[in-house]
Amino acid sequence: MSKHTITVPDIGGSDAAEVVEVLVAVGDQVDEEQGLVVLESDKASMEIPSDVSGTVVELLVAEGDALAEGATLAVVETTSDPLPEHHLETASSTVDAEATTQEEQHPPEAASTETVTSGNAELVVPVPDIGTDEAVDLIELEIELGQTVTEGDTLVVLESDKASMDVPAPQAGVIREIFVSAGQQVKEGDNLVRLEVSASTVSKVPADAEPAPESTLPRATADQSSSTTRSSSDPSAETIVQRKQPGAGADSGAASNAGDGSDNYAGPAVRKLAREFGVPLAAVRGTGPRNRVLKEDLHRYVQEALESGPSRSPGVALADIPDVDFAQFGPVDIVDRSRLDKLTATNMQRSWLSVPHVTQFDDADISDLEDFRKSLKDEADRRGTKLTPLPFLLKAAAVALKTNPKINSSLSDGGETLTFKNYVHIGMAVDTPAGLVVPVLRDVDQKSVWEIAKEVFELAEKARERKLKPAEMQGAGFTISSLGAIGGRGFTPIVNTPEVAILGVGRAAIGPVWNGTAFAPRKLLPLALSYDHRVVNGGDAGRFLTELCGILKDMRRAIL
Ligand code: CAO
Repeated sequence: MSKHTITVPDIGGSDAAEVVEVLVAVGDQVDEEQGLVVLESDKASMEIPSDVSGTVVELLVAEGDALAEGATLAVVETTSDPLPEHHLETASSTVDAEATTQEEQHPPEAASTETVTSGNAELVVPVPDIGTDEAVDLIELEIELGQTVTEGDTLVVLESDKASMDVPAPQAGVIREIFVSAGQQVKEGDNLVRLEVSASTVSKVPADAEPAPESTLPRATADQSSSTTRSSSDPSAETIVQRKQPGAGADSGAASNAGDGSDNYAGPAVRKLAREFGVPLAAVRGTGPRNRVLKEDLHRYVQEALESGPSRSPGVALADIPDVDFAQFGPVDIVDRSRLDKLTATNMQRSWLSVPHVTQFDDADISDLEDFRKSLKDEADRRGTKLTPLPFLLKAAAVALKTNPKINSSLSDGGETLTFKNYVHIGMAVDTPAGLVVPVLRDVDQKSVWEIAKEVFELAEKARERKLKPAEMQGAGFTISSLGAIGGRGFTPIVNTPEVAILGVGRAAIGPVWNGTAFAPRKLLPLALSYDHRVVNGGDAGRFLTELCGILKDMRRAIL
């Protein structure tokens, strides 16, 4: 027998790498080339294998440790003895002969308490030692009532601020009771599930077993029962056993499952990132060792998803829309999309996917406004401009934005703060042959309707001739998209992030309005306000839209 020290090899130019996953526990038998830990640096994620076959007798790292090249990871003793001496001592000192024999045959797996009932045993699986007394988040429930699990199947995934860890089924069986749900916090010892197993397979009684209430034996972690050499103050070691079943190498995926039903292999940090992106790991092609999904793979996936338009979206496990050869059905023309078109597609998809949209509708009675507008036609001609409903809308919106500043705000600091803008710049969607562009009218609240009309005309012209400067398309706090001239009763526009609201304008039409005694024909302008519900509540939107309609009904309100 001899002892081999396993150290961190060359880690590819990084000063240090973090231990993101410990794949073995003290007492585990490992084969040569079997992974011991997974390291992740800013450049790569790598599994560090054992140089020799043998028993892990010392484990010198824990998840979260930062290691440099040459740091000692573990000591492996080459031996033909399947279990180290300390393991046998623990088992034999605490359990009866039969259980001890079972324990020897099956290295420790997971914490459990058990009771035997006629032929079958019930086993309550608690939260194992997770290396902290603090509660941790139960982020995923991997099983359901009545489900048959095999030994090593993940029951739940726990996540602390340092690591995520799978809690595996200690034995095969049927889930008879679930004591927890995703989203709650749990602590070491909290019961997770009650598992019915065949009595013949019952193999373990914890080292510190106490009498159990009803059918439940006291909680203890398998690693406690198996290893007297591991101090209970060594949280890393305790966590390790729960993270990885002995013998369940990377190939098994038992400890590496994404927790999203995928079989893709990834470390906790990558899994966490995937959840933050809303990306199903199953959809990501891993380029790491053994097809492990690396951070870079995730970044590439998200980047491609954003660039490839609506057929693939991060956050939704949709299969790609098949590329159909339409020529098989008849003649086709295939044209390249403009850069602007593709950019718009990317922005729309990002906004659609990341903003919880709500759209609120109302009709503004613009009968009087239309009379007024038409009465100004000659003057408009004299001024060399055109007075459509849009300049009035812009003016009315500017006034309503001043009194409803939230609609003119943006989320900042990753959602921690709101930025209120003390200016009123409004974007105006313009349909051009090259695609959709949104020039911005600045300080709309400070301009007359004539000035706004002139600017609308000029900016729309520039947009169509592709002469807009970048500065003329920046700084909007709100956008108006008017399809009134084109037609349609209404539509639900997509918020132009980081703005939080957008007004969609439909085609005005005469409609009946009850005036208290009779229906009167009024010209009604359909308005749809889409808003980011993370910022704008229904009340905010309702007040804004009501005020806007009020101003449009009587533009004199704009000067109050
Ligand atoms: N209801 C009924 N008629 C309307 C109207 C409405 N809501 N809005 C405009 N009109 C009328 C105008 O009064 C004008 O008629 P008259 O010449 O008889 O007065 C006519 O429609 C044409 O208006 P216009 O298009 O010249 O001017 P506009 O101010 O309404 O719009 C602009 C300017 C630049 C916004 C518009 O040309 C445009 O590009 N709209 C498309 C915006 C868009 O694509 N939005 C979707 C974005 S998401 O894909």
